Amino acid sequence: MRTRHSTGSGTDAPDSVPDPQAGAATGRLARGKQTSFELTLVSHPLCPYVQRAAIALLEKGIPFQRVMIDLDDKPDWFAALSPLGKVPLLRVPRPDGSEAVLFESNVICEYIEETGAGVKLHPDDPLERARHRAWMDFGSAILADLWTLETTSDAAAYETKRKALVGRFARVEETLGQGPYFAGEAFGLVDAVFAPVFRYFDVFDRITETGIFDHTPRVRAWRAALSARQSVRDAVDADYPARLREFLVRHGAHMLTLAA
Ligand SMILES: N[C@@H](CCC(=O)N[C@@H](CS)C(=O)NCC(=O)O)C(=O)O
Repeated sequence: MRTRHSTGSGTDAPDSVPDPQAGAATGRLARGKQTSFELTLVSHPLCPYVQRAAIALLEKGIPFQRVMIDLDDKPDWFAALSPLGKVPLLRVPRPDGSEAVLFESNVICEYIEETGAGVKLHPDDPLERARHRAWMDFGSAILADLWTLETTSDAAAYETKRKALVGRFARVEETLGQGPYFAGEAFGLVDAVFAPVFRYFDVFDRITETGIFDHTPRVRAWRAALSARQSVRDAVDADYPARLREFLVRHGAHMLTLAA
């Protein structure tokens, strides 16, 4: 499935976009097929790492197209392009007609920040910028805990991760200021990383009370501000909650047994 983004929405599938399979086969984008959507984000509908890249592109107003793949049945062209077999990938055409394939979401976000016009998503000060990068990594550590929380069918493993996440968000609470975003008024890459983390809880909260944000009022306010942000809303399709629920069912998630 392909989705194109001009500055945000749009779900029709253009037929004149670079064909990922052609690109994979030749290492070059097919001539005469390029449109203004030069960047391709190889994606999965639920992936939080994809979302952070999509949010960064949307914030910058950079046009891109999205190609969804089935991670349970990875296409050959994807396996050929992705060194780690993971999404996201960002396919970037070079002026000479060849293309570069970027992997690792934080690297992709940094590339978008360095090359894209529009608002700055990192602070100018090197020390602050380094601190922001560290918190982006912290967001990835939270995602690793969340993976177990959502997929385990074991009550003890669920509780261990739930407690770990309480501890993680206590650290986040300590570092947040007055908001509304991580660094105050300006939305940045740390926000792009945490918005997909919070999105999980919009679904989890309908199933059970995790209690993870009970003692973190600043995190709760940050979560609310991020969920209202247009780029965050546009980073997934409308069927995201239903898909995530289906994913939990497929994994026999312990969380579902806690449903009120
Ligand atoms: N460190 C990677 C993590 C990406 C990742 O774990 N992607 C998952 C989907 S959310 C994936 O592609 N999994 C497929 C697999 O591992 O086979 C990044 O930041 O881009």
